[in-house]
Amino acid sequence: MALTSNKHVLDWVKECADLCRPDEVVWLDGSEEELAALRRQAVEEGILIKLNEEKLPGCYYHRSNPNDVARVESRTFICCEKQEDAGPTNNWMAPDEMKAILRDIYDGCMTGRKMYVIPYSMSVVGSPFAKYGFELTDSIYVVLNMAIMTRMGKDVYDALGDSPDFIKGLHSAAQMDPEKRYIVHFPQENSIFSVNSAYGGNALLGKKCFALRIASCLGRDEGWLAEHMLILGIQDPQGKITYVCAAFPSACGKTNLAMLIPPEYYRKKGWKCWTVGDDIAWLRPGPDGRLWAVNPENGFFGVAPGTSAKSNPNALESTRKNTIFTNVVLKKDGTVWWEGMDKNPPTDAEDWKGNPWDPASGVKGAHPNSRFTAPAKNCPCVSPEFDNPQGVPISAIIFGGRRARTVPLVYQSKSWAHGVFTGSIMGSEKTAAAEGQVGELRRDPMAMLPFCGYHMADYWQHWLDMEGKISDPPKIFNVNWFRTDEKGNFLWPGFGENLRVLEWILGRCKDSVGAVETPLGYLPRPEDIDLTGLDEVPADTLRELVSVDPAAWKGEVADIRTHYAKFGDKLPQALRDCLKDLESWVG
Ligand code: GTP
Ligand code: SPV
Ligand code: MN
Repeated sequence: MALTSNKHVLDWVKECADLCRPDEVVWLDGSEEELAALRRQAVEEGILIKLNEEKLPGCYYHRSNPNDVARVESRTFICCEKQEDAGPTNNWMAPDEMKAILRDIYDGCMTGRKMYVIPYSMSVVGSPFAKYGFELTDSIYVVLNMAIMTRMGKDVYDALGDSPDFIKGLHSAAQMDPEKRYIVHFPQENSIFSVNSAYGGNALLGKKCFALRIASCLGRDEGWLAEHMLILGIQDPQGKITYVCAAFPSACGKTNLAMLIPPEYYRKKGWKCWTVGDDIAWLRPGPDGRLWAVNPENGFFGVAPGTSAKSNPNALESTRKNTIFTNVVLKKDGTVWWEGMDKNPPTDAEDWKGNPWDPASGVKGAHPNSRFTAPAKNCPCVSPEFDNPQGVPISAIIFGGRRARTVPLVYQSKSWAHGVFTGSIMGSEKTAAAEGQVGELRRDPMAMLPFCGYHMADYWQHWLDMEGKISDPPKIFNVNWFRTDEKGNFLWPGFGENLRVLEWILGRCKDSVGAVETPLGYLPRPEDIDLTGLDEVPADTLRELVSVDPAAWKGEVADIRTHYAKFGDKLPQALRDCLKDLESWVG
């Protein structure tokens, strides 16, 4: 029975049901009984495997279709009226043309299945940031993931009332046909259509589709920002907590930085970090002239490989109960394993495809983009402000990517506009989080290349315009934890040690620490980064990490020029000017 009398919701659910023709429409209320019944059903149907209740209470294991293990950017579309508004970085098709294609694929696709209506809120229900959505899906896996990742439940029906102001999402796993896989956004109608995938960012529509692609359009129209950013609170020895946001491309360290544990030397002095978000931030100007951020999500859809008691104990601890593991190694005792968890791979386990796995075979047991879906509340360092409907005030915005060469450990932009430039030229070596060649360098402005729902140059202009709405803007920085030597070894130890860089960033925010000015921005002098207790980084290495070489930047600048050329006349003049400065530096 429908759980709402909202005519707009009822009409739209009927329209989708008429198209997909499910045997039944199930209106979900998000109650624990309802979810427990769905988990039981998923286990009966083989969608989930119940894990060891003693060791991993409330946890389940899932294998995706092997053809469906990451986001599919090549099949992701922004269907606004005019192609020009989607810009050169998005796939586009005319809305009517796309609708005709989708209609054929969705036609009767839920026959023999149920259609679940998921009411959900991105950010705390009733908060000034909150936006509501409904996802209609035939996948119980999607329902159970959305129950972790969003605020899902019947209070969304109440909060929405009779309003038409909600985001529509229609998802079907359909036949899992990769040739007919589409992730489509109609920003002018606030609607999302996803079909033939059941994986993460393709299918959990509250996440990348709504909270980034659609929300970026809403942010442009309403004067705020929807970003692919973590939110971290850093508590200093005086007890003051400073909040920063950081945008790194997929699988480039957001979850890790968001859950940072200070090195021993810092811990002893009284430093502590608090997680507000690990993937998405919505940022709005506050009445005090600062930028305030919330994490619109309620859980972590984190990369499993590399997560260990050493690299990220907080993430590992977050997955010890009520978590869904996807595409990791399944052990005989009903627990899980993945590459980089520890040095003891199980010898009698099944790999992510369900085959008996021999760790000596050289074949990976977990898919490189295997993930855990864990409730944020599980995280030992979840911020007390996590549910604050007003969000937290942001002092610094940090951009960064995976760069083996050229880009220094950290630098500070000279102004807001120069910071927008810094974000716009971000590059990163590709990871397994999306299809394509791992390791290949691509420009990923603000880590939003796959997630900006409109023309990237208009998005940069929107960023530039935001300065006028905030009298006390965050300072903007760029970091690179991924510099390597000729042998491919990381020059910087990363993870907890990144706090040493964050301390410099906080110092710059309150003008208490030095820097040298370069054409790229302000760089720390080696003595500005505290290396106490970190013997593994020799002075020479640090000097190399915090220096810039115009000769090395010459190639970089040429590549940025090519990157910018894609945007033609729409490229904001302020960014053109910043590039010109770099050009005259490298000669
Ligand atoms: P999405 O969820 O895909 O948006 O990614 P994310 O940015 O949250 O990525 P995550 O934190 O899960 O990082 C994934 C990979 O980056 C793992 O392989 C980590 O081991 C590696 N990583 C994270 N932080 C560091 C670091 O400081 N140094 C190095 N060398 N590797 C890191
Ligand atoms: C990413 O790829 O940036 C992710 C995972 O955070 S997904 O939700 O699949 O997009
Ligand atoms: Mn992400």
